[in-house]
Formats: sequence, C-alpha cells, structure tokens
Amino acid sequence: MSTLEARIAAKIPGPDTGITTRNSVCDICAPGPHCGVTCYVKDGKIIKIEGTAEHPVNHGLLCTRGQSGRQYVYRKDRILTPLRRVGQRGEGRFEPITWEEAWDEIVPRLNRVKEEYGPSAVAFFSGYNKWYRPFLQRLCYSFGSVNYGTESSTCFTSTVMSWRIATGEDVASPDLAHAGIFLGWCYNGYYGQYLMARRVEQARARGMKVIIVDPRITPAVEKQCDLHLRIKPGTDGALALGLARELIVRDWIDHDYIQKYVYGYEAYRDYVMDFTPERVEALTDVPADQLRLAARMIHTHMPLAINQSSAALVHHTNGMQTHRAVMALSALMGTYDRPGGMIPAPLTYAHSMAGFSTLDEAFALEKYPQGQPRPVGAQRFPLWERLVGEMQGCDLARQIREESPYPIKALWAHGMNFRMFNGDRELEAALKKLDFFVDTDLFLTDTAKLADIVLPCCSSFERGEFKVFGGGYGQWTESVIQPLGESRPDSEIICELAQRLELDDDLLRAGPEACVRYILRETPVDVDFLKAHSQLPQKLEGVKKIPVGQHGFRTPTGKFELWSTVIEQFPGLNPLPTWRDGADDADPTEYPFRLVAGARLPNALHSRLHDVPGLRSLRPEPMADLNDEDAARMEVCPGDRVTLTTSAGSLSVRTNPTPQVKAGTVYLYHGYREADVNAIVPPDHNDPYSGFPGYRSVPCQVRRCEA
Ligand SMILES: Nc1nc2c(c(=O)[nH]1)N[C@H]1C(S)=C(S)[C@@H](COP(=O)(O)OP(=O)(O)OC[C@H]3O[C@@H](n4cnc5c(=O)[nH]c(N)nc54)[C@H](O)[C@@H]3O)O[C@H]1N2
Ligand SMILES: Nc1nc2c(c(=O)[nH]1)N[C@H]1C(S)=C(S)[C@@H](COP(=O)(O)OP(=O)(O)OC[C@H]3O[C@@H](n4cnc5c(=O)[nH]c(N)nc54)[C@H](O)[C@@H]3O)O[C@H]1N2
Ligand SMILES: [Mo]
Repeated sequence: MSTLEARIAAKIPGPDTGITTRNSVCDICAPGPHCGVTCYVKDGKIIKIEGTAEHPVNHGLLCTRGQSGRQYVYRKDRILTPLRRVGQRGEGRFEPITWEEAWDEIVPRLNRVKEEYGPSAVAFFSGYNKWYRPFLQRLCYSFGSVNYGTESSTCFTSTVMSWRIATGEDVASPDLAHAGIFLGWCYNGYYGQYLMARRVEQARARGMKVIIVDPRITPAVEKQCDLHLRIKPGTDGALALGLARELIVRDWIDHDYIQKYVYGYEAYRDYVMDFTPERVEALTDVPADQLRLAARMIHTHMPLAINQSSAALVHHTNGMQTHRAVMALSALMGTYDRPGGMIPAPLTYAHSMAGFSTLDEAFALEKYPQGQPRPVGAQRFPLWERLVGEMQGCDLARQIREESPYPIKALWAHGMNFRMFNGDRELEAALKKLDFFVDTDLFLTDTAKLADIVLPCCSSFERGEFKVFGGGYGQWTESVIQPLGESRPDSEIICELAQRLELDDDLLRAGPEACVRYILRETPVDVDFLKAHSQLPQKLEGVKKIPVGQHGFRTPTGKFELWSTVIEQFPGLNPLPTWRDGADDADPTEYPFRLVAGARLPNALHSRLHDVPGLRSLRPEPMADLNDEDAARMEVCPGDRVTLTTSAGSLSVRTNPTPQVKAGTVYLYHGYREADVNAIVPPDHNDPYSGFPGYRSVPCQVRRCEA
C-alpha cells in the first residue's frame, strides 16, 4: 500500500487524500441534546463521523445512537424521489415522480377536501421530529384547519400540562449543579439521556445524594444511587403522596415558602394524610422504612431537585396527576425556582431550551383560524384542549373512523409512525380510510406505504437550519453533503406547499429563513453572524434571561397551585393531585403481570433505528425482559418464546430473563414491526386528564409458548 493509499484508508483529511471535515449536528434524538458531529467527507459522501470536541453540548462525546449516524443517513430504504402509490394502501408499490408532478396532484386534492368538508377536515401531523414544527403548525392554521397535532400527544406535553397547572410555566428542570439531593424519579440517564448522566456524575462527585425510583435495576441505579425505591409501575402517585405526608408529619417542610407561594396547601395536606407508610407499602411495594428513610434523606440533604420525566412517569392512565404529585414536593420543600431546586425554563425555539424566549409560539399561532370546530380530541380530553390547544393525536383514529363530531378526510404528515400510538392497528385502519394522505420521511416506512404521495426529506447532515442549545447558544448549521437524490429539508417542503396553495401568508411563502428572522426579531440574535460562523454554536450575548427566584407564578391565583383553580372548572376531574392505580382495576388472576411497553434501550430510538444494521446487531431481535425468578417458575429459558396477552390481544416474542426486572413486570420496547407492542396496549388505555396512553402499566398475562 502506498503512503497515500494508507492515508486514505486511515481517513486522514488533507488535499492529497481529498478528505475534508465539516461540522453538523446529530438529530436522531430530542432537540435539547443535539450533539455536535464532525463529518469526514470524500467525493460527496460521509465516510466517518465523530463527536465535535469544541461543541458546548457534547464536548466530543457521541452515544451509541449518534455513532450510527452514517449508517442511518445511508440506510438502504432512503427515499430519493417523490413517489406516487400504484398498489393498494400498505402494499408498498410506488412509482417515482417529479416534484412538479407531486405538487400537481397534492394541491388540487387538498383543496378539494377543503371545499367539500371544510379546512379542518385536513389534519397536519408531525412525528417525533421537532425542528420544522413552527413552520408546520403555521401552515396548518394558514390553510384554515385547527387540526395540527404531533407525537407530543404522547410525549412530554403531559409534563408541561402539570407545570402549567402548578406554576403557569411550561417546564422546570433540576438544578443539578447546586442540588443537595436528586430525586431521580424514573431516571436512567445512561440509556435515555447520557449527557444528563454525566451531570449527575459530576454532582455526585461534589457530594449530591441520589434517590432513584424505578422498578428496574438500571445502570443508573448501579452507578449513581444512594437509595433505590423499587416501585411497582403505575403506583408512583401513592409514593409521592406518602413522601409528602411523612415530610409534613415530621415537620420538615418549608412553612414560610408555603405560606407565601402555595395555594391549596390545607386541602392537599388533608388528602395526603391517608397515605401512611404502611398503606403506601401495600400499594407500591416500596417498604415503609425505605419511604421514611427517603424523607429523612431529603430533609438532611436539601436543596431538593427532581427528575423531569417526559415519558415514564406520565405514560400511565394516572400520569398527569402523578407528575403533579411528584412535583408538589418541590413546593412543600420550597425549592421551586430556588438554587439547587427546580428552575423554570422557557421553550426557546422548536422545543429546545436555551434560557430565553423568542416569538416562536406567536409565529406558530398567528394565523389560528376562527369559526372552526374544536380540534380532534377536544371533547374526549377537554383539559388537554384548555392547556395545550393542539389536536390530541390519540383521538385521531377514532375521529377518522367515526367521522364524529366531523370528518377528517385528508392528512399531511411528516415522519408519521402509526405504531407509536396505543391500539395502533386502529390508526393503521383509519389511515387506509382517508381520501388523501401525504407522508414525508427519509425512509419508506410502513406508514409511508399507506400514503398516496410520499415526499423525500433529508437529514440534518444535508441541510442548514437554526438551532439553540442550553447555556444560551445559537447556531445556523450548514449542510456537509448534498441532499441524497431529490430529497429536501422539511422546512422548504412546508413553505413550498404554502406557496403552491397560494395561502394568504406572505411570511411562510417567503421561506424558512424569513420565518426564522421574524421569530428572532425581538432578540439580539444576529442571523448573519451565525451563518458566517456555522461550524460551532455561538454564545448569544445580550439575550434576556429571568434570574432564579424571580419567575413568579403565572397561575390564576399567582401561586404554586396544589389545588388547581383550572381543573376545578372541569367536572369529573380532581383539582388535587389525586391517586389511583395505573393498572386500573384489572383482575390480578387474569392479568398477574404489568407490561411496561417502551422503557428506553441504548441501541434504539423509537422506530427509526431498528433498521440500522450496526445498532440492530446489539439486540438482533425484539426481546421481552422478564424477571429471572418469574421465568424460572414458568420454566422459561433465555431465548424461549412467550406470549404476552392483554385485554387487547396477544403477541409472541423471545424472552430475556434478568434480575434487573422487578418480579411481576415484563418489559418490551416499542416500534418493532415484528413484535408490535402497541397493538396490545388497549386503544382506550389513556389518561383522562392528558389523553396520554398508559403504555407503562398494562395489565398482562405471560405464558410460555409451547414449541
Ligand atoms: N436510547 C434512547 N433514548 C431515548 C429515547 C429512545 O427511544 N431511546 N427516547 C427519548 C424520548 S422521546 C423520551 S420521551 C425519553 C424518555 O425518557 P425516560 O422516561 O427517562 O426513559 P425510560 O427509559 O422510558 O424510563 C426511565 C426509567 O423509568 C422506569 N419506569 C418505567 N415505568 C415506570 C413507572 O411506572 N414508575 C417508575 N418510577 N419508573 C418507571 C424504567 O424502568 C426506566 O428505567 O427518552 C429519550 N431518550
Ligand atoms: N409503547 C410505547 N409507545 C410509545 C412510547 C413508549 O414509551 N412506549 N413513547 C412515545 C414517545 S415518548 C414518543 S416521543 C413517540 C416516538 O414517536 P415516533 O414519531 O414514532 O418516532 P420515530 O419512530 O423516531 O420517528 C418517526 C419517523 O420520523 C422519521 N424522520 C426522522 N427524521 C425526520 C425528519 O427530519 N423529517 C421527517 N419528515 N421525518 C423524519 C423517521 O424515519 C420515522 O419514520 O413514541 C411514543 N410511543
Ligand atoms: Mo418522547
């Protein structure tokens, strides 16, 4: 091998090797962490990636998923041209068409539905991706429809609702840098948020104590925990109320804070008095003495910060109330909006938080249509409607099927995955019933196969976009390779649809950059400067941040509401953070197990990585994690197949017996084509407050499959 060949093989950049490096971001997971990625490019192809050492978020690190970025971008099912369906829905037979042909079909068909059934008969939906959402939301409203909805019908928004009820803010995050004790409720940073795991490591090194509430023995429990409360899934509300009782009875609470800033304390105190340690033990499996110890640890190691759970805690039919009950502890202990406690943080741009506000929400809502019916899900989940306003996507399948209270006939979707919803087969059937369905994705997914037209979008490496990062950073990224085939950024596709439809919205029609400049117009962010320094996030000088302790409370009473003056207006819903079991009153002889559908795996991100070879090889088949003693009792060996049965049906899957899983529980990750767990999470197993599916405590039977 010549020296040059050796240098090329070693992927060394230089004029002789023709290899260059350019920086981008990984957008495989949530926008908050979006890590900096340095791409090695040769002949227009990415040949290697690594974490960007100078990036202020990941400092050169990448997780298992991020490291697969190259395989993800070049997945063999990437869509390279617009496609028109020629077979039956779901069959997967398409013909390639030009963008012109695609628009020629899309525009009249959307307009026809609008004329015949009204604009709200066209729904606009986004899957997990957040980066283009302000544009999509505005598109929906400019079109005249109220039915904008997203994956956030099942993620994070229930958490947001609970904060809006308590404090009027969208979110509050644990101040790990100053906390004395971290209540890691549903916290397993090593699988779900490795950058947070790092921050917990750093805080522990300076003496912070950690209590973890989790049914499983996770890496976080093994490495970062002083006390593990091994709870029965879906019973967390009882534990939170029991902790509150213990703190009150011992007189360890912050009377001064409560008196000044808390509304409804007396009613709440009376309510929690029933949750004695012994009763809580019977309800949750957490020993009474451990509850007492946890309360004492909180008292001795103040200030208290609590994990902000966007999924595990709120993925229950009692989830929103449970999240309220947990966060109420920050009011009792006086650590909401206090150093080392829970710090309110505004959503800055496209679901990312950078410590300041932009006009992102105002931009999205500016064209909200008047005189339209209520959004999908509003009747079934009225508290959601009041606090969120978007459609609650969990009711979409029902409304398409029943056409009640009005029909939904067309759907414009970006990155839709029907398998994300409980009772997903009903949504699959509903999508087949639509008059017209357009899906935009990178890959020809099973959901895209149900569409009439599929549009190809590109990845974060193939586009430029505005981003913000925690700590007050902004960046305007630049593409590192040309978009594959004829794929395009979603933001451009959305703005072009606005143009093609000739919507009364000059701003959207002017394109993504004009929109971003508009969103940033009241901040000192200099877009031109960012564009000229695209390789790294830039510290944004002069942005307005509210100091800790001065956020106040934007609730009707101007206080932290333990008794909600908003919820009290809704008959049948309880203004206190009341408890009931997430497994409802299922018969324990018929369904002795609790199925936890979807706790995070390090090698998976929802449905999008199951077809990435390197990641798939780490867990080649879907596996149900079962407690090893339960498995032994049922004579189930590692790798044997079991049948999981719920009131919605059965599925069969291989097992992985492990002591990490608590007895009586069974875990299966979601998004697998060949073991679709949401098919057996009943379609009506939802939280009446938020509409969120109860994915994490489904009454279940487990039986060994005979050969
Ligand atoms: N690798 C990976 N990371 C991800 C994702 C992914 O798909 N893969 N998804 C991202 C997204 S969209 C989200 S919303 C977040 C979710 O983030 P998390 O909610 O933090 O993630 P999970 O792993 O689902 O849950 C954390 C822990 O909660 C425990 N748990 C489950 N049920 C219960 C319960 O009823 N009570 C208690 N106390 N604990 C319970 C689980 O055993 C698990 O160890 O993760 C994000 N990060
Ligand atoms: N049983 C169970 N179900 C769950 C959960 C659970 O814990 N258990 N978690 C819920 C939660 S918290 C979440 S967040 C959801 C996940 O929500 P999903 O929307 O199911 O997430 P993904 O499968 O990651 O992504 C959906 C699609 O987006 C495509 N995509 C990726 N990037 C882009 C892009 O830039 N543009 C476009 N147009 N498409 C793109 C992907 O190829 C994929 O097909 O699942 C929910 N469902
Ligand atoms: Mo999520």
